[in-house]
Amino acid sequence: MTEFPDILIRVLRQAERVAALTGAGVSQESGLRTFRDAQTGLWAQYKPEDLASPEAFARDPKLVWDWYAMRREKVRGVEPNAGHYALVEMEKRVSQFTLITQNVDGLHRKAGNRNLLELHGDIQRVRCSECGEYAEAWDENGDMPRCAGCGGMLRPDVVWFGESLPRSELEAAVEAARGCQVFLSVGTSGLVQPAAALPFAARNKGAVVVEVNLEPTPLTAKADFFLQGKSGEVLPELVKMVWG
Ligand code: BV8
Ligand code: ZN
Repeated sequence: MTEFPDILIRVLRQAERVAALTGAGVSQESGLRTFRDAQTGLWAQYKPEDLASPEAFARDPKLVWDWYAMRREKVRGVEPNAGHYALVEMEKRVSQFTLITQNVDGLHRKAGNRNLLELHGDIQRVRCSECGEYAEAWDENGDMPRCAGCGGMLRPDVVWFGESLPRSELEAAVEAARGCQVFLSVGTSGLVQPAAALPFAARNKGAVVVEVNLEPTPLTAKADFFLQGKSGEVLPELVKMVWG
């Protein structure tokens, strides 16, 4: 059982505006590998950053397509965990709760969060790399799946390194970070920009910053509270202690 400082319980109980940023750590307990975890099998020889980029797609589109096809299969087979559901409960209890996620696995939406900002897209959505049209179905008969409309190569609807984040989601996330009274950063190594800047933006506007992670990150030294542990354990306990 994690011990929570009384002040943290009180601050959260009184808060009307809370924002939370999540990373791959929140989905780890659903059985999905985090970005930092070493890749295995066929993919062991690649670093994610070397596959999640327009350059990689230009160089070897089929390799990148197959990597995402494998990850989509994995995502299809997993369920949200207690950490996801604790964030759904938090949205019910706080009058203005904004969930900002870097994850592309769609598990927060599957768990039931409504006010959700997916900064890096959704791996289960596929779009044409030429005309941008979304594709619901495609034939994976070995070579590169193509757009029914224009014949362009299909790609996952995620934000690759070097690509801009969706403007409206990012603007809404910055607004939520700057306007909140409490900012939670959960299960993220805080290395990827511009998402990693959000907790600092909240702190600069006087928010109380709470970090939940297995280990310290570049944010930890600046956080008001560092709750070390698994998000799937810490978050449900925190929600129970604050809101009963
Ligand atoms: C942009 C979708 C610019 C794809 C992702 C130098 C060269 C090139 C670029 C840059 C550079 N320096 C900075 C940049 C910018 C770059 C960047 O930040 N690079 C980093 C690597 C240095 N950022 C970008 O390129 C962004 N775009 O800046 O555009 C621009 C500007 C104007 C005009 C045009 C362009 C785009 C970034 C988005 C990249 N796409 N995902 C895909 O998924 O395939 S990011 C990807 O990595 C994930 O989505 C995720 O966001 C990120 C990994 O981070 P985490 O989620 O934190 O996961 P990680 O594994 O790192 O950590 C897990 C954490 O959980 C750990 O701390 C662990 O301790 C903890 N944990 C584990 N288990 C648990 C747990 N905690 C609690 N409980 C547990 N059970
Ligand atoms: Zn097209």
